Amino acid sequence: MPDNQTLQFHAAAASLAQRYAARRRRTLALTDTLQAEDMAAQSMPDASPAKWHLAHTTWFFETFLLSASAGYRVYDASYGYLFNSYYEALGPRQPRPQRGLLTRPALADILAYRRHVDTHMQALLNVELDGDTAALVELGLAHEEQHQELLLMDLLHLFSQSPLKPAYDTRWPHPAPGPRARYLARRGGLLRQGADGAGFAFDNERPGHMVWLQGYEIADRLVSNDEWLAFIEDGGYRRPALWLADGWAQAQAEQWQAPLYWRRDGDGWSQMTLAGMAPLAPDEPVLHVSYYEAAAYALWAGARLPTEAEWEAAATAGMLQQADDVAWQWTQSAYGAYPGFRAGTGAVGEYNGKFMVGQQVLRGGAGITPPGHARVTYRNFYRPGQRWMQSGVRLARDLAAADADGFAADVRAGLSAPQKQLPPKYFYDAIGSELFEAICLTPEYYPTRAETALLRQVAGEIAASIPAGAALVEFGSGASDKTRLLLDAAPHIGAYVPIDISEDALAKAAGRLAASYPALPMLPVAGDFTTALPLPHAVRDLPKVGFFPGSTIGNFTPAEAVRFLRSARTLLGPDAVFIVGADVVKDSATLLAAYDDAQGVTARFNKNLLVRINRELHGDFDPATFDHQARWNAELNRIEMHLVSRIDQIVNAVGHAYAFKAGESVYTENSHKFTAESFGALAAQAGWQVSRAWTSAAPQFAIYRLTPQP
Ligand code: SAH
Ligand code: AVI
Repeated sequence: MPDNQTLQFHAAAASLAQRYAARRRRTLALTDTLQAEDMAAQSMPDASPAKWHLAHTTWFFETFLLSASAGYRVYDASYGYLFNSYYEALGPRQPRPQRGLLTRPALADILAYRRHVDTHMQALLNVELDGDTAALVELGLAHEEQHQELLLMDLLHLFSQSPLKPAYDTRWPHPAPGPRARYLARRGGLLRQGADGAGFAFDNERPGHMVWLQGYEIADRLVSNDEWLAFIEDGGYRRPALWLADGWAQAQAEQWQAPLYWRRDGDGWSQMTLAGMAPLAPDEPVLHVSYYEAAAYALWAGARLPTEAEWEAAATAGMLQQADDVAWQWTQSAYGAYPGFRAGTGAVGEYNGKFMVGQQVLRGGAGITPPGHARVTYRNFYRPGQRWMQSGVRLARDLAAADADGFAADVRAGLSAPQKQLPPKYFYDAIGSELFEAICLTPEYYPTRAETALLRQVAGEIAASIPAGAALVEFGSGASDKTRLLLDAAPHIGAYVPIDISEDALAKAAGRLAASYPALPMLPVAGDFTTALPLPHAVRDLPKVGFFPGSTIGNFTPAEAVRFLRSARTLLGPDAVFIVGADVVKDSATLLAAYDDAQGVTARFNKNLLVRINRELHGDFDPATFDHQARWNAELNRIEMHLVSRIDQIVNAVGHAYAFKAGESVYTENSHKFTAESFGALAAQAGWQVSRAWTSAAPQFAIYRLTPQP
């Protein structure tokens, strides 16, 4: 009976032998769709004939493993010259640009060579291997996979040169289309980069070492074809200011006007792919661009390429989509040795180290990369002008540039303040808008029901003051449910302009309303109504009725409310009518219940802000460690909503770390309540007068009709 150790050893050896056989079979299978003629041609100096790849990978195992084993006789002494790629220590070789001249040995001879070497390799793999030999076999397997990818790159280039544009395989998949990229922020700091540990990695990925990163933003997806088209249409290939000098020189010399495989096709573009020529799909990622083009694009887009350390940190954190299954991604890092790198001794030491100058690192993996080949530490590298590898573009930005951007900047500033706070307008992503609608259905949240009932009563009166053909401009329209009461009472309204920061809520509401009011021109505006949003051109000359229901005005501070009311007066014009709903001061029990409902919907709405920060700004909030809290401030007549940390903790978001003490809160919303006097005073400060006011039965809610002060 073999002991346990022997059993394990046989299992491991068998598995290496099986992996060897599978790897070698896959290489051959990749040539199934090819004719012998396809496999002999070389389309450019960088590419090799398929036949050469089959022979060279075989030569690799023969040279580095079999030649050293006792009793092995080299298959054919001339093959060392023919199929050595670049190993100086192993002697002279066929010049790379002339590999296409090797019509002999014939394909059949090379297939026989593969079988011969495979037989001997299986014998070698079936006896005990020392660690160095096993490592060389692993290198040979990884090398075989690299050539599987090269084979496909080289075939695509070859077929792209053919006037017939043959398909390598008509079933070859296109990369999946998807949404546009968004930037995700990541904090800076000291991080470990590169490969540690025992699993296979190339020498150039080692050793693991510490790097310092500034906070940065990185795109979650790759640049798409339609984004690249915009670059072309904006003169991207004609503006030297966007280009590195060497890149501009090469682009001129080679007359680049688009990615390598794009062809003009009437008014549009087609693209050569492994599945043949295909119309360019706008929402697929751009492929086959050089580093020079990628860098020019990034500059044009107000961004830059990520460094390889930034890429690796983001990939390790799970921030990247299309990380390793679409295209290798250019980084702005020059390919060089990691601190502590030493090339191996002997010929195999030439594998990676001697190329460490004049090339750029690409990270990730491509659609043509064998599954499981790449790793998060994997460093691919090419010269900056090369384009035939399946390369794509992922953008990055310095966090300082990202600061100018609304949400990130507001979160950074808000969480850095002594009383941490976040603006309530960020509640309303798609989920937040749905949660708000759910709040309106809770038994405790009376404002929606009270205002709707009141509006139903007074809509006729309001309608009477709306001029014929007027445009109804609604601020924070949300689901646009209350709007229907006005539209029904005032069929003479000429156009509807819903304004909302929540694109999802706006799109859904506009769709539903269009179905109910097919004759009404609908002109939705997605945006922040506290900024100077222009109204659609079509309504500029119409009389305007403003509509601001829901007591959303109560979510402003008084100063913000005055500023908003002033700008609304300008926007709506001198003859405007402005209908504003505002909640009324009442007993604190009713108020507190409305903002802390028993089902916890308001708590979910509040905590969704943290979920949104996690998703969009790469935060790591654990919403379960925060409690929703509503407080009534009797002095200032407002409900204050907070998220209170249950524990001492450090949370990361937007590239920064924020410390919370247990009991410390983020202040997320004010909801001011008004009396007729306090509301009138607010309106007056902004140049409006209350020309009519209606108040509902308890729990009270008020609707005001404002007109410009004379
Ligand atoms: N008017 C509806 C919805 C009120 S909820 C009602 O009365 O029921 C508040 C709405 O205002 C949400 O749809 C939210 O997305 C929108 N909103 C909040 N702040 C905004 C801002 N600064 N700019 C534009 N819309 C905003
Ligand atoms: C939109 N706004 C008027 C609501 C309010 O009542 O202040 C938002 C809300 N917050 C908690 N519940 C509802």
